[in-house]
Amino acid sequence: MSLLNWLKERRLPMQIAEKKTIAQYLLDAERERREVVRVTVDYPELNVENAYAVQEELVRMKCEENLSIVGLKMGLTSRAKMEQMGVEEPIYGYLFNNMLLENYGELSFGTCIHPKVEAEIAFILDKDIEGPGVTGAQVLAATEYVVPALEIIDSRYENFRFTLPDVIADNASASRVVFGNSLTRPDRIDLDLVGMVLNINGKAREMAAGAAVLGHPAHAIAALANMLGRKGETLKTGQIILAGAVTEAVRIDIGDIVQAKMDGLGDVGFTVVD
Ligand code: OOG
Ligand code: MG
Repeated sequence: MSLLNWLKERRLPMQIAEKKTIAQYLLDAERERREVVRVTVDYPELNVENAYAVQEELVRMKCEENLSIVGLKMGLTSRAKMEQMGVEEPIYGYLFNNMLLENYGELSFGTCIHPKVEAEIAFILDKDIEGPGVTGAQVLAATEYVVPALEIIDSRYENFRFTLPDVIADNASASRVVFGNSLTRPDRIDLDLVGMVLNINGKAREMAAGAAVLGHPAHAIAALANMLGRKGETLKTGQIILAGAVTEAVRIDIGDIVQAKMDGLGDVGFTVVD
């Protein structure tokens, strides 16, 4: 269904410029687990700036439903992801408490639209980070632990295809996230040199090193702090931040056993059930 048809069915006034309307369209798609026509088809005026305004509205609406923000995610920070999605710029989105899956727990396929999985490094902050001008070294100094993570992305758009403003409005395709159990102090590891394998059903599907993310995953967190800083927002103590996928995302299906292994960081996994 397109945004225009959705508006007609709900007999809402045709003010598609309204960010609330677009945010609700995307929240409905998520709740009803169906893919929808991307927003820019009916609303080509959507640009990066007003797409973040739609995202902010969507985040506000989730908070009104009593969900709480546990952290943020960077996306499209590796060449592999940029090429896979045809989008050339890093983006960010928000992670909520209801997105957390237990390590080696189950993902119910029926609660998703067309999920894909990504291996990522996550940072747990023990200091606030305020941009602009933040460097990777400053991020590491503000990080309590780094942990291996799997992100499940589930674009609300048809065929998982979108433009940059579309995916920003859609909270960067955020759906679920799984964190590994081992916590590593950032001064104990060279995150750029960490080798990792994403394996599905025991087969290595994707491989990369941490440096695939902007040369060093801490650079992704610095870029996020700097993007937020331009809006007067900060990363906060206790937040957990995903640095973005190191490899392409992989489609998952019922029965899949998914695991990422990261040198010196440990492992993380889940199983896809009905
Ligand atoms: C957008 C989200 C990308 C990542 O880690 O690069 C992302 C998408 O590909 O749907 O989460
Ligand atoms: Mg991701």
